[in-house]
Amino acid sequence: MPDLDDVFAGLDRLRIELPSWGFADTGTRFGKYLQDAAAITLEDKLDDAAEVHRVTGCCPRVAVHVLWDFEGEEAGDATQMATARGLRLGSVNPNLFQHQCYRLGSVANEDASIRRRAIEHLLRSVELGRAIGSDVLSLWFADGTNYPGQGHFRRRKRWFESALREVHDAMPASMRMLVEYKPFEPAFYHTDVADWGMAAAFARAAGPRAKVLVDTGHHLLGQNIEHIVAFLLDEGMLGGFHFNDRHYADDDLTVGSIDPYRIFRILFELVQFERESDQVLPIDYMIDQSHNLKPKVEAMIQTVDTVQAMLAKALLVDVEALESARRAGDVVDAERRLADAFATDVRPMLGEWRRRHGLPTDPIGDHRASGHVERAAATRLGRKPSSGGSYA
Ligand code: AFD
Ligand code: MN
Ligand code: MN
Repeated sequence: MPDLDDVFAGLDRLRIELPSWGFADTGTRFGKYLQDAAAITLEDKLDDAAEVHRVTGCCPRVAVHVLWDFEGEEAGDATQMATARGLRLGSVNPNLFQHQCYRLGSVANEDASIRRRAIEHLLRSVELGRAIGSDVLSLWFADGTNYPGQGHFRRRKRWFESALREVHDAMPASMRMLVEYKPFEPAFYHTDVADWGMAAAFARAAGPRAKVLVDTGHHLLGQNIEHIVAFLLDEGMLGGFHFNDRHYADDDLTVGSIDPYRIFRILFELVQFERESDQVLPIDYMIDQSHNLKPKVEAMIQTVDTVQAMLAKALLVDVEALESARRAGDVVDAERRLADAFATDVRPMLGEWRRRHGLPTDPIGDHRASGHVERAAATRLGRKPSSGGSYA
């Protein structure tokens, strides 16, 4: 029967990478709801990330977006800015989805010059990663089509394979490539990297340091994500996660806000795998969210708190009893082993873990009392083209 030490050891090992873009004003395709305290510069984003790390103790790394966080794809003093705040820069996220030239695709564009331009951006992103000491190149492509006949599926697949192989071979030996899949949006008829199988095939074709990134919001209704995760784990192809939740599609809602039991079951696959195999895979736990309605920093703290809580629950599954129920064919008891662990109120344990680490037992309350948001609004509002107006 797992005990408190198992939970504390798991929480000690957990590191969750924060997305720089999660602290800035973003919006829907219908418009933006601006927040006075939303970050503008990379320095602002690192200040907010440092606040999340201060109250949670497990978020020392920040994922960066090449075109949103750097001037002209140059590293500048980003590394020093992160170090000065007790942070490190994490995964590098190229951007092949907003320049007008990519309207009909990036690496899968029919125009060879645009395909080349996209690959050059990926190669410069590798160099940027090298310059900032990042060991992860995280790739999401919006490439796809909106109508039947618009694209040649197999030709596009081969363009992807050769682009990813070229970029993989340009990475330093310490760097891993994560290939993220998404069934649709912005393309609405087909997306070239639409599911886990395609992402795994592209990663295998690219090279041995390419793996699959599972964004928990990127699955069609009814898909069994924990089964996908277990399969990729067993294939040695799971590279990392983008945590968020979805009710309908890629909604980037707070992880666990719609289906916490799903996140628990996903994390239990990781827990089971690590218990059964002596290898600890380099799997990146990353958040991918950018909320409009919730205050940015609070939403990030809430996400981290949820992942910690779901992991604590997953670590409480009595695996011996589960295995004997499985062997006995006792379906009800096997299910109950998971359901009982999920039903455990782990807040007291999380509070004790936080106390032992000198962390606030109520991270959001501590953040609210810190005055961080008020200070951020005061220094950022004057730099914004327009304010969001304080939300009462
Ligand atoms: C969007 C995409 C994808 C990507 C993220 C950051 O759907 O999840 O990882 O932007 O670039 O959410
Ligand atoms: Mn994502
Ligand atoms: Mn997404």
